Amino acid sequence: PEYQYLDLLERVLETGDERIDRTGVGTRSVFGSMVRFDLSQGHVPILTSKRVYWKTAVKEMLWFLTGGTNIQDLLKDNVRIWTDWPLASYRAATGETITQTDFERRILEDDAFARRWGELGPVYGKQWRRWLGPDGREHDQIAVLVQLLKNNPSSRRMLFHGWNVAELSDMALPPCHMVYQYHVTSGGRLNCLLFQRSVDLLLGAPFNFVGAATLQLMLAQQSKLEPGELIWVGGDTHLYRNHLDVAREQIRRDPRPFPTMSIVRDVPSIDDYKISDFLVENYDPHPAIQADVAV
Ligand code: THF
Repeated sequence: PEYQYLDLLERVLETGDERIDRTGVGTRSVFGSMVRFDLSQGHVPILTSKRVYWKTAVKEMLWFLTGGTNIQDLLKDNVRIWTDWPLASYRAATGETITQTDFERRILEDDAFARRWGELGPVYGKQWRRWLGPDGREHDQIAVLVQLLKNNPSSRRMLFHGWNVAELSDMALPPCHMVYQYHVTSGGRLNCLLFQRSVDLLLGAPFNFVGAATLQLMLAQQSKLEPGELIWVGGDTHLYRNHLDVAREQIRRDPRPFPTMSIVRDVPSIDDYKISDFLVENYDPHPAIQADVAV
């Protein structure tokens, strides 16, 4: 199960450096961390020491794959985890004290409003599917990756990257989960190494594990490989100060075996997955843990 994750929570709690961060909330942080998950037996890292809303994380990953960068698409899918950033810009720009619910309703009902205020800039989806080259040509990193996995699986260049230096200043947030590299063993197993430069260990990392694992299952199906290991590497790995108590509570819980995830349909291309294609079984988590996200 998730002992490596719980050990990491404990390490950050016990040894983390106390510092003030961009959000002003303050964090306890260690630099450099790694967690390895074995996906070869069908298990996926959906944490059990608290309930993780895995469908939200899968929908977020599917949204990245569409190339989308506007929260209207997410809200149509009932995913609210990205609303805080556009909402903060809207409030800062207009001085209006609109509630999150009203803001989300306007984004959903008014396309012009959504185009003006729901846009996150050239974040993940844009860079993954339409990285803009200096000659004006767009590069679909995901399509290239799928081709490499199928045709040249011994390649050491099977990766995609979100950190487009020239466009960072136009992004609502620069990418946290930044570069995904893939590796195929001689036995036909697909491994993934994800480097994440900044890690909200309590709220973000559990979602990022699910997103990366789901993508690995999709890529494995597309390239007729079996899932192998997911190796997750964190840079600045932190707990926000207002998460310390719930982190302590989570560590005291006994983790259970990971659930399994399968894709129930032979999906023709990486662009055709839907949330209903993913089946999770034997998920028996401890209760959810309420925590506020730092914006
Ligand atoms: N900023 C910060 N401070 N933390 C992050 O995890 C984070 N992200 C994305 C961008 N900026 C970030 C946003 N992802 C939740 C989960 C993921 C998020 C943002 C928020 C969250 O609140 N999860 C709750 C509720 C889930 C739900 O309502 O469905 C949870 O209990 O898991 C990391 O990529």
